[in-house]
Amino acid sequence: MSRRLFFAIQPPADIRQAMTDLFSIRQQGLKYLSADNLHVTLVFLGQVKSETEARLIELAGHIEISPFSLCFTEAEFWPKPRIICLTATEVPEPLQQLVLALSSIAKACGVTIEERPYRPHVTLVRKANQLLPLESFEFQWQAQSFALYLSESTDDGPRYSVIRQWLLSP
Ligand code: 3AM
Repeated sequence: MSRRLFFAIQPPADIRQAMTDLFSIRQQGLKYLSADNLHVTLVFLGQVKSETEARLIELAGHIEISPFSLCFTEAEFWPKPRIICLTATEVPEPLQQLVLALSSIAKACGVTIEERPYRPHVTLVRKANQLLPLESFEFQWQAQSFALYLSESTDDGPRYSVIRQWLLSP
């Protein structure tokens, strides 16, 4: 058996709600993610066999990285994936270390991952053709944990849920 997985950070519930509330009017044809689904992807893993999943969980539990602050102040349209996302202007050093550590774990488990430069973002809209007008915002929080997420397809589109969460340790 295999499941579609990725490592990500879950923003606090009130911030996820406030992010979805940025869009007061919903345009037809666009896919707006629900607050439950919002996340900051760290490393996308793809289809992972259950033995490999267990090994990933074991190794991720040994990561020792301090909590860090995340701040999302910009909205961008990314044409290739056709998404509207919130982006962070700075990548804190512990976040970069966390992505590196998770990428190493993935490789050690034989999982092929993307080597593109890491850009922290929160996808809000899929099937977009352009950036939508948004009021100014600043979403800042202290990331205290990271998680292994399951991606499942449903009739309403992909649903993302946390399988396992680990605290970042100072
Ligand atoms: O962080 P977001 O929501 O933009 O686009 C997918 C989503 O990213 C991305 O992984 C997250 C959870 O599905 N994703 C899906 N397939 C991917 C792939 N082959 C991918 N990222 C990289 N390579």
